[in-house]
Amino acid sequence: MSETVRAALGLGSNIGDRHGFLADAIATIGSTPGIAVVGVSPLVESAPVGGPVQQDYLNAVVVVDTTLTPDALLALAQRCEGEAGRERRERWGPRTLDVDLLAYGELTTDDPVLTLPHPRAVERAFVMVPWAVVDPHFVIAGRTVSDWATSVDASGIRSSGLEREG
Ligand code: GSY
Repeated sequence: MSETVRAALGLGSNIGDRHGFLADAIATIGSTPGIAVVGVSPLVESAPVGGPVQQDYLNAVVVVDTTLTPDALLALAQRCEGEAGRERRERWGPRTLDVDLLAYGELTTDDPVLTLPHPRAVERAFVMVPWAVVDPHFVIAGRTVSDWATSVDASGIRSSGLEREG
């Protein structure tokens, strides 16, 4: 039997039906064999970090227990992005859906295709604040998610309702 590993996925959207894209991705992740969803964070809204002038993002973190490999989770993330019609035009540019594998247990890798833990996760309030709601005791880069969440500047993070956008 495969080992079960705790992992976290970061979801973001800033074009079109942001709530819908996030909800669809959460449903796809939750219906994937080999994945048990531990928790879905509240949705948060914030101004874009980096990149060109663009609309605000809606973000969420999904925590899972999984028997899938990191590569299989990456493939799942890319499938979710594809289903949302994601086009990769511009680095840091606007997107219908971004799904990042934030951490996979205690695994560390510097593979440029999949660096773990995600190299920028702990600096990002839009990742650490929602993550801390669902899995505060998970340890990343030597500190708990809860600890990281209190060390980032969360002043621009707003909670968001669950209504779908047109
Ligand atoms: O890294 C994910 C895409 N992204 C985001 C995001 O998801 N949320 C916010 N607030 N800013 C962002 N900048 C980029 S790029």
